[in-house]
Amino acid sequence: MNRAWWKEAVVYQVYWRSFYDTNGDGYGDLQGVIEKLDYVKKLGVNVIWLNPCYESPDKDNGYDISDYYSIMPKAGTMDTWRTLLEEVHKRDMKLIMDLVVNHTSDQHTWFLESRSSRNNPKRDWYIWRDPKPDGSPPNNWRSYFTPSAWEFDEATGQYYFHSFAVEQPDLNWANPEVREAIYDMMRFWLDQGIDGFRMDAIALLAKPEVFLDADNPDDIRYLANNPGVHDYLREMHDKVLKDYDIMTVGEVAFAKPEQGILYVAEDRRELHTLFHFEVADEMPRWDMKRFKEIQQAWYDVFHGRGWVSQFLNNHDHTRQVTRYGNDGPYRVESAKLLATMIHTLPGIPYVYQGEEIGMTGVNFDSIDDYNDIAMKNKYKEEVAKGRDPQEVLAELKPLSRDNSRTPMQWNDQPHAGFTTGTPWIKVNPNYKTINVEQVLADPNSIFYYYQQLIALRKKHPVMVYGDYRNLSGDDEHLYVYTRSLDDVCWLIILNHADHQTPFSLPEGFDDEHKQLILANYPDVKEQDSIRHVTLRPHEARIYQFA
Ligand code: TEU
Ligand code: CA
Repeated sequence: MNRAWWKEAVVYQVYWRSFYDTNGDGYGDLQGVIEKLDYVKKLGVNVIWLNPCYESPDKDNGYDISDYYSIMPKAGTMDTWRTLLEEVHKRDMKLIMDLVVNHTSDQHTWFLESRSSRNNPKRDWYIWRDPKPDGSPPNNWRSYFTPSAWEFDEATGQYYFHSFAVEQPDLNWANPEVREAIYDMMRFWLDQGIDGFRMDAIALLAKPEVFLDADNPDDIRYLANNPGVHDYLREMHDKVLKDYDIMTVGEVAFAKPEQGILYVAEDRRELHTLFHFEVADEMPRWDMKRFKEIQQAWYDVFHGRGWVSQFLNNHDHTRQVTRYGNDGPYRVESAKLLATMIHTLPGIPYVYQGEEIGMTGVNFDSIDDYNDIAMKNKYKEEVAKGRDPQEVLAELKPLSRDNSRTPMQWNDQPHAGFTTGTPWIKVNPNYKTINVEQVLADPNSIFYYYQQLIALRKKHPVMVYGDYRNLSGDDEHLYVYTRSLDDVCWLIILNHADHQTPFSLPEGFDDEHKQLILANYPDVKEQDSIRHVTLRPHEARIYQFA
C-alpha cells in the first residue's frame, strides 16, 4: 500500500473550550491553544484536530453553526485563528478543522429564511414534511438527543427534520444548491491553508425520500448510511477534496466494516479514514473478547484496502482510563497500557487532550453541574416519565459526555490553572494530583510514555504499515499480537487486568534474540527472559524480533 503523510500521523484532539483560557471568561480560547502549542509539540504529535470554533449559539458546544465563515467570540477572532494556523505550521504540525455539514444551527440565516415561508427560495435547503393526517410527526424516528426527529413549525404548518437537537436542523443534501454552498465554504477554509477536515456525522448526510415508520424507533441506526451518501462524498471529493493535499477523517456512525470500507477504500475517491463506533457505542465497559473481535473484523476488511482510526475516547466518550481501564490504584499503568494498544494496533492513533496525563471521568453530585445537551435532554425525558431523578442521574453519569469535557488540568492551582475566572464546567477535583506540571516533572509519567510511543512511530514503519496478527485467541486478559513488515516483527504483550497473568512466549520467537522497545513498568530489562513470565497488573511491553 502506498505511503502517505496522513497514514503516518498521530492526531491530538483539542477541545479548545476546555483547553486553556487566556482572558478569564471561563472558556478556553484559540489564544489559549496558541500559548500551549509548545506543550502539544513536546508530545511529538504532527496533526491537531480542533473542535468547531465557528459562530454558534452553542447549544451543542459549537456543533450548531450559525455562520460557517466566522469564529465565535468565545474562541476569538479570525485573526487569532489565522495566527493559530501559522503557529501550528511554524512548529511543523498540521491543523485539521471540524466540518459540520449534516446540520446547521436553527439560527443560521439559511434556516431562518427556510422557515420563513413555504415558498422561500431556501425552503428546500432543509427537510420539511407535512404532518400525518392526525397532526403527528411524519414518522416515528427518534433523534440522537430527543424523542422525535421532527419539530413542528407553527408558522408554516410543517415539520422539519433534525438528527440531533431541535436547534440543529438537518440540511437537505439532495438539493444541489446546498451542496454547492457547502463546497464553497470548504474551499474557503482549505484556501486558508488548513490541512484537512474531521467530518462530523458524515454518514448521516443522505435521507430517505419517503420517511417510513421504523419497527423499533429506539434503534436509531436508520439515521445513518442511507442510499446516496456515497454519491455526495464522491462529488465532494471530485469537486473539492482532490485539489488539496489534506487528511480527511469521517465520523461514520453505526457502520460495520463492510459499510465502513465504502467510505475510505482507496479506489473509491471519497475519504481517507474514518472513526467507526463499534467500540464506543457497543462496549460500555472493557470487554477484551469483543474488542479483539472488532479489531479482527475491521482488519480483515480494511487490510490493503483502507485505513482505520484508533481511539478509545474523545469529547463525546468518557475518558478511557475510567471507562476502559483502571482509574484507581493502577491508573498510571493502565493509561500506559491503553496507549500502547492504541498506538500499536493498525490505524491512525488519536490522543484526546488530557489523555496524555491520565485524566479521569467525573462524578458530579447534581445534574446542575452537568452541561451536555444529550445528557440533560435524556434526564428530562426520563424524569418526565415519573422516574426517580437520583436514579436517572446515577444511570446517566458513567457515559455523560461531560466526563471528557472538564477543563484540562495544568497545575494544582485553583481551577487547575485552566482559568482565572469561573470555568464553564467544573474542574475534576483530582487536579491537585493529576496535572501537567506533575507529569512533566516525573520522568516515568504517562506523558513521557506517550512521547516515546509517538517518537517510535516516526522511526519504525512497522507501526504504521505492518501486518497484524492476534496470538492470544479470545483470552479475556491477555492481548498479544504481532505487527510485521518485511523482516521486522514486533510482539506486543498486554495484560489488561487488575491482577497478575502468566505469559509464555509463543512458538517461533527466539527469547535470545529479542530487543526491548518499550515497557510500562520501568524495571523491565531487555535480557530478562520472557519464555515464561508473570505479567503484573496492566503490564505492557513491546519487543522487536528481527
Ligand atoms: O457526534 C455524532 C455522533 O453521533 C457520534 O459521535 C456519537 O458518539 C455516536 O456514538 C456515533 O454512533 C458528533 C459530535 O462529535 C458531537 O459532539 C455532536 O454533538 C454531534 O455530532 C452533532 O453535531
Ligand atoms: Ca476565554
